[in-house]
Amino acid sequence: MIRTGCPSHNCGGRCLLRVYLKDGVITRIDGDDRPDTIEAPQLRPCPRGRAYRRRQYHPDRLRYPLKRTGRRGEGKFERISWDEALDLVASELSRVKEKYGNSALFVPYGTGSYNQINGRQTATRLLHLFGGCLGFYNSYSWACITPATLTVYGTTTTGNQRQDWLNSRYILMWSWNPAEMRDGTNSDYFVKLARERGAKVVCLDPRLTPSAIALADEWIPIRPGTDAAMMSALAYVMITENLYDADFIRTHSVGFDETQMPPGFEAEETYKDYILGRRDGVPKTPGWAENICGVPAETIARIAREYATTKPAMLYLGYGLQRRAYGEQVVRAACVLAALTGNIGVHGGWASGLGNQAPDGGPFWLVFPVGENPVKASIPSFLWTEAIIRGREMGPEDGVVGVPKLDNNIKLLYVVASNCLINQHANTNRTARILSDESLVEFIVVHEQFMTPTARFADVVLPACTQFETWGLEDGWKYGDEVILMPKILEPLPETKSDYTICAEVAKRLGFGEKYTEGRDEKQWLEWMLDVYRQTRFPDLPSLDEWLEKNLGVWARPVTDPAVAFEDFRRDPEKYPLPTPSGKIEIFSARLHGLGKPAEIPAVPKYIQEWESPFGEEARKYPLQAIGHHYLARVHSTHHNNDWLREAFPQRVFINPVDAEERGIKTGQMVKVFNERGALILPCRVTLKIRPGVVAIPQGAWWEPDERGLDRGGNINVLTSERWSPYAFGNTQHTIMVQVEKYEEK
Ligand SMILES: Nc1nc2c(c(=O)[nH]1)N[C@H]1C(S)=C(S)[C@@H](COP(=O)(O)OP(=O)(O)OC[C@H]3O[C@@H](n4cnc5c(=O)[nH]c(N)nc54)[C@H](O)[C@@H]3O)O[C@H]1N2
Ligand SMILES: Nc1nc2c(c(=O)[nH]1)N[C@H]1C(S)=C(S)[C@@H](COP(=O)(O)OP(=O)(O)OC[C@H]3O[C@@H](n4cnc5c(=O)[nH]c(N)nc54)[C@H](O)[C@@H]3O)O[C@H]1N2
Ligand code: SF4
Ligand SMILES: [Mo]
Repeated sequence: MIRTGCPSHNCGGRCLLRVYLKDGVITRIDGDDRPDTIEAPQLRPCPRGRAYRRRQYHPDRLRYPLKRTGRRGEGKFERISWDEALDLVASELSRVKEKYGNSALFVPYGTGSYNQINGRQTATRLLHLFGGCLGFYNSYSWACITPATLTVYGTTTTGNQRQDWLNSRYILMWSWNPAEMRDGTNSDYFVKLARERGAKVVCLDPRLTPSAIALADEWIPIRPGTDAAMMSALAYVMITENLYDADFIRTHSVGFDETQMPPGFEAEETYKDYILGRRDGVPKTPGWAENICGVPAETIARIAREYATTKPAMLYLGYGLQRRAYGEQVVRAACVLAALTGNIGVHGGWASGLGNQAPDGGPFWLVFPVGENPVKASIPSFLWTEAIIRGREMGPEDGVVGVPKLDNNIKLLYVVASNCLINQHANTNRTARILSDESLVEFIVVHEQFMTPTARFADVVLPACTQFETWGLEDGWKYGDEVILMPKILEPLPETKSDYTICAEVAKRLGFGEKYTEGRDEKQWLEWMLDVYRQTRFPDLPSLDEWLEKNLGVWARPVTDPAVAFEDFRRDPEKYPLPTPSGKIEIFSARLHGLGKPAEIPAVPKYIQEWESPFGEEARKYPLQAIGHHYLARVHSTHHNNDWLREAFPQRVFINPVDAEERGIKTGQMVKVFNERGALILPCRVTLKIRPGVVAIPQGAWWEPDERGLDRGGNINVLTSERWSPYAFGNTQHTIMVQVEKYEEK
């Protein structure tokens, strides 16, 4: 039996597995068996970790390098040798660099491996040493919540350590589903403990999620995309009933009312003006909000009173509500509520926002050195298809930073541990059209373990080994004080290599092999990184030898005195100002005001109707909102082909009986879900666990277009839009309208 980290895909968790081996073959996988305490809880795996054998020994694992023979995307390949493959990759890198320059090279977003020594960072290091590549910033995960949180607090380290949740009396789980969507291993467990200690838990989600069922006292099925309206009405009740913490607001924030506007902005609309409707003539009453978000006015008023008077309280944001059209607004609106209720900087409270763990943002950073990028240009992570078709036209209005304008279109994609090229990016049919055009991107190399929809679009596919077949190291996801070792426990499948080894081989062919490896293999890098952790964060970290000898798996630092974010600032805001322009919580942002786009980027948080909405013209043709939630069965698209998980959690569209009946649809029948961007055919599940007017198709299923272009795999991105949010340039993949109808095979 060997203790190791669960292969570190981007699942939101970090867990310990006990792997049982017989004659070099995994016979069983079990969970953490270390002592379990609140200070250092066990890292208990989910069904995906437990079912990993089916992925590890899947017959479809890629076994040798492949070169495309048909049209790009057609899926025709021939087997080639490693030498030929690596020579080809190196020569294409050199050719494209020679012809266009380094800024035409790009390593797209991809989160398949968080093993420090594998995944996309190995390619980033390669291209940085090769003279650089177009960079990106921001993520598909937290595109709006990260920059929006920064506008309010100047930092994303806004979260108390989770042991402190036990001090909370009231928890609003807003679009947050930690019992299914892992958000740090054990987050659901800490909510459960808080509830056992008397906290009331309310879940606001259009779906009756596993979290609502397992953890909540009340479920509020809110209409998607309208949370900022309900939040505004909560503020209305708190203000008009004098339930808010006026002292805290006065001393710790700017922009709440006319008494505290930043200099030069005294005449601008304050937050209170907006809530009371002083300028737009629309008071944001519970009645007003009811018509938008579909939550009864009396429920809104009650939640406002509960949240304002039950102390301390937490309004915890998930990320589903910000992967949307105006995702920036809802995040800022929630931050303001945390301030209004005075829950910032106190035990059991919560400064709503991204919530990286206090005191220092937690672990969760990259130790493997990718080095400086000599190319200074960087784009928002979501806008890479734009940079393929019109890079040279892109400047600050498209979120380009580092240079006034891009000097290239993207011409070469180096893809590692990513299914974002096709499956996970928005508007799959559009992306497929762009990538099929070989005059746009001239070369695509993909490191993969399976022939994913993305790998199908590669010119060369290089077979990567799995996590069990190489060395690795990982730490927490937003939370946790653990370092997890992932020793090599299996021999790689013949002819597969780690991402690190592949990149090192390419570097050698490009003439800087030594510089790339610094003489280290994976295991030696791991020792090097343990040293870094030891010097910067965990002085007591054991040596690699001790770790292996004792079969430790994980090293944890118990949290006995949980940190509270903004404690100092709360005590003395003058001495410990926030890193915002005013040093205070910015309810009104002078910087956002300066962008001069008040309709889409207002200086105080507002509800704005989404561009695809049940209230718009588009609803006539496509009356249903569709959500692609993060599914228990998969890590995005990873585990799509895991038969155990698929049997337990089949891919279906979830629809309310009201909407199903109207369409004559019954559970198990095939339906067509479509809009102007595409159509998919999949079975449906009629259920009361979703509010009427909304359907859900779990994101991540592999795209499988039939000969007519209808997707048979159930990939919601066939329906999603490439349009980005106005301030963060973020993905808005949850904001879509669709129609559903019964489907019969012709
Ligand atoms: N099992 C599993 N866990 C995961 C992942 C996974 O693939 N599988 N992926 C991980 C990663 S990388 C990330 S970034 C996170 C993502 O975490 P999230 O972005 O939080 O996950 P989602 O499922 O998209 O959304 C959370 C909930 O929000 C609801 N929702 C959607 N739109 C709205 C809305 O407008 N208003 C409200 N109130 N609710 C809404 C959805 O129904 C869903 O239940 O999950 C992580 N955890
Ligand atoms: N509609 C919709 N789309 C979404 C989302 C949504 O909520 N709705 N969520 C978005 C979010 S938050 C995210 S983070 C992205 C995630 O999108 P991706 O980052 O593309 O994640 P995966 O789909 O898991 O794809 C990772 C790939 O890496 C491969 N892989 C695993 N381990 C290794 C390894 O060690 N080496 C190599 N070379 N390959 C490996 C896996 O086989 C898999 O194909 O999806 C985004 N897309
Ligand atoms: S939550 Fe993530 S790390 Fe934990 S067992 Fe599941 S897949 Fe593995
Ligand atoms: Mo994500």
